[in-house]
Amino acid sequence: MEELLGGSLRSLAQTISHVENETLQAPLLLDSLFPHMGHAYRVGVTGPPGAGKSTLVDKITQVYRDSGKRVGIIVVDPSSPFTGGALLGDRLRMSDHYLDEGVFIRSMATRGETGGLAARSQEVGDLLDAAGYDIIIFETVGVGQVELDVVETVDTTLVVLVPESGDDIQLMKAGIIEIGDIFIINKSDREGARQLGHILEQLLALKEEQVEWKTPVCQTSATLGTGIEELMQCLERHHSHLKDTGLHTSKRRDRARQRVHRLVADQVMSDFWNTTRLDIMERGLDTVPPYQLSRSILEES
Ligand SMILES: Nc1nc2c(ncn2[C@@H]2O[C@H](COP(=O)(O)OP(=O)(O)O)[C@@H](O)[C@H]2O)c(=O)[nH]1
Ligand SMILES: [Mg+2]
Repeated sequence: MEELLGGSLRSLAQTISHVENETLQAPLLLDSLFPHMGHAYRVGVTGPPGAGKSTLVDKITQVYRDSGKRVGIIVVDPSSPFTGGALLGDRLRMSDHYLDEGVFIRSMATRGETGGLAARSQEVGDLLDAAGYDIIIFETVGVGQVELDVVETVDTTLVVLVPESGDDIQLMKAGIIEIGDIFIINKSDREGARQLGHILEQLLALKEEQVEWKTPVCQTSATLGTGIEELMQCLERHHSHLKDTGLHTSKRRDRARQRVHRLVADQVMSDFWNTTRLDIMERGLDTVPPYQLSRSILEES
């Protein structure tokens, strides 16, 4: 633990493995590091595959590095069975940073189930936080349930779209409009970026909390490097907004509450379903009506 706090990458990687593999030590390690957590600014980057998320993350990372901040990047891909280091594509794209000690990149994938992926990513984020990374970026592919769960654990959510996303917007409207704190139309070097910007601004105007935080729409070209400065200003403004309004603290408390709820629920469920109760259920499935069956199971002690 001292090694991790002292900046040892080896120790950090080992601790992450404990969390990813859900070993018995993982909860102890996480709890003992708790006093050192809570300093990092957590940013989620989500959007359709190929929108340029990794390229943008690379640019954002560069800006933070230039100001001396250490950056942790967690790439969460629910559709991929690969885990461990960065995926090849991201590794190549972020190649400059790969040799940089101030940047830590980790890919996280499912291991057959998606259920715990968001929770594990959050815990890996906690470890990076304890290890002294100032900014933790979660890149997620798409806007499915896992992505939404990941996004719930960050301070600021960036939704990355491209000019062609116009058609998808109707479909994604409900989900993405709610989750985005800042919208980015990347690949604005291509046709249609302005139009999409207008459509988005109209949709965003209907959002409730617009009074306190007017959700900005940034136009970027990650490959050309345009619009990055404006994006960084938006990030800075949102970070200040969170702190000024106390949302920073209340969001964190909500997260902590949810997490404890889930941990208790998981434990209670796994304690409850012993072989006797499972037996009663299996024997009754064909003949006993469901309410009566569940009562018998609950009354079994
Ligand atoms: N024209 C253009 N291409 C871009 C831009 N940003 C990224 N790309 C390209 O889009 C492809 C997908 O980018 P990537 O960052 O991997 O997208 P991700 O799947 O969202 O992480 C790559 O070939 C990038 O070079 C941009 O602003 N303009
Ligand atoms: Mg990517």
